[in-house]
Amino acid sequence: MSAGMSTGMSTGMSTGMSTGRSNVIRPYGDATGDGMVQVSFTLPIAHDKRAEGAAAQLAKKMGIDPALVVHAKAMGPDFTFFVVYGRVNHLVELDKVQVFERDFPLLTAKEVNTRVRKQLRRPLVVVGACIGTDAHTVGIDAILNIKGFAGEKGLEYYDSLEVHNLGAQVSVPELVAAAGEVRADAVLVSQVVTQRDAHLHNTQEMTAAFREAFPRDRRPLIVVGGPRFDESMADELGVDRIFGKGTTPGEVASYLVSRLVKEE
Ligand code: B12
Repeated sequence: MSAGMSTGMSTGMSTGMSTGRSNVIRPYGDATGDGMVQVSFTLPIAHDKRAEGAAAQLAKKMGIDPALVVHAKAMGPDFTFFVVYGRVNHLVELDKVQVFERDFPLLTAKEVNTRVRKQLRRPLVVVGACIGTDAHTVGIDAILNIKGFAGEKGLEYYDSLEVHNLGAQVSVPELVAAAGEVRADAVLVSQVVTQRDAHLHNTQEMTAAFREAFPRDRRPLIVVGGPRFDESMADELGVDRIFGKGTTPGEVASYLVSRLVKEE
């Protein structure tokens, strides 16, 4: 189990646990602890010797020394992509690592269905979509579609959940209207494109619209997900929860039950 990971319940941000082994580590390249790392980046400059020198200079300023430009490839006439391999002297202090941990218990599909049927006594209604111009539906489909993800069935598989998957490029007004129409208990939104912070702006616009359209006690639970979200930003974005890369449907179903269905 890696530092900070947990199989049970815990709350929010936490720091890594001591394992009894060294709490200080360095990157591994050719030999343990040699500090070697590999980074890649693109510079707005045509590919020639000077460009490679520019890449080495940037890497040194980033603390990579010695810095070897091991790969350089022209990306059109005016850009070059680089891979740099070299040594950093920084240490990783495992006891100071901060991670965002799951703060609800993981339930099986059967447990989810039983809890919803017994306590809610009606289907729990979920509306999902990709909003804005984002057409990356694979992530939200992984959570919602019956075929699921990582060996787990999606939310459509759960008898106790009523799933409305609106698909790609749904506008915020459309999403708000759909959530009202089906009396959604939870709205699940996916944002994959992060260019110019589109995922953050779109999410903030969406949460503002929900706050305006619904009284506080009738507003659906708002969940966003995508591979490049910082899971600790929920308050800043006005959402109830953020799920990042590798999320499984079971985690989402368990979260919904923990927030929307009373304990027995
Ligand atoms: C497939 C793909 C496409 C397909 C999308 C098809 C489809 N129907 O989804 C197509 C070809 C259409 C496409 C188009 C574009 N793409 Co594209 N695409 C990808 C690619 C290769 C894979 C994404 C994917 O499917 N991942 C698999 C899923 C399962 O993972 P996931 O999305 O992370 O979802 C998981 C979690 O994040 C989480 N999750 C996600 N959403 C949600 C929501 C909730 C509520 C919850 C709880 C959890 C959750 O759960 C999921 C399961 O664990 C990525 C690169 C990559 N390797 O990631 C680029 C990538 C996302 N695309 C990119 C770009 C730039 C584009 C285009 C702009 C390209 C162009 N110039 O036209 C267009 C934009 C189209 C648009 N309008 O959105 C960039 C985004 C860069 C950035 N900084 O934003 C990427 C990263 C590629 C890159 N390295 O440049 N793309």
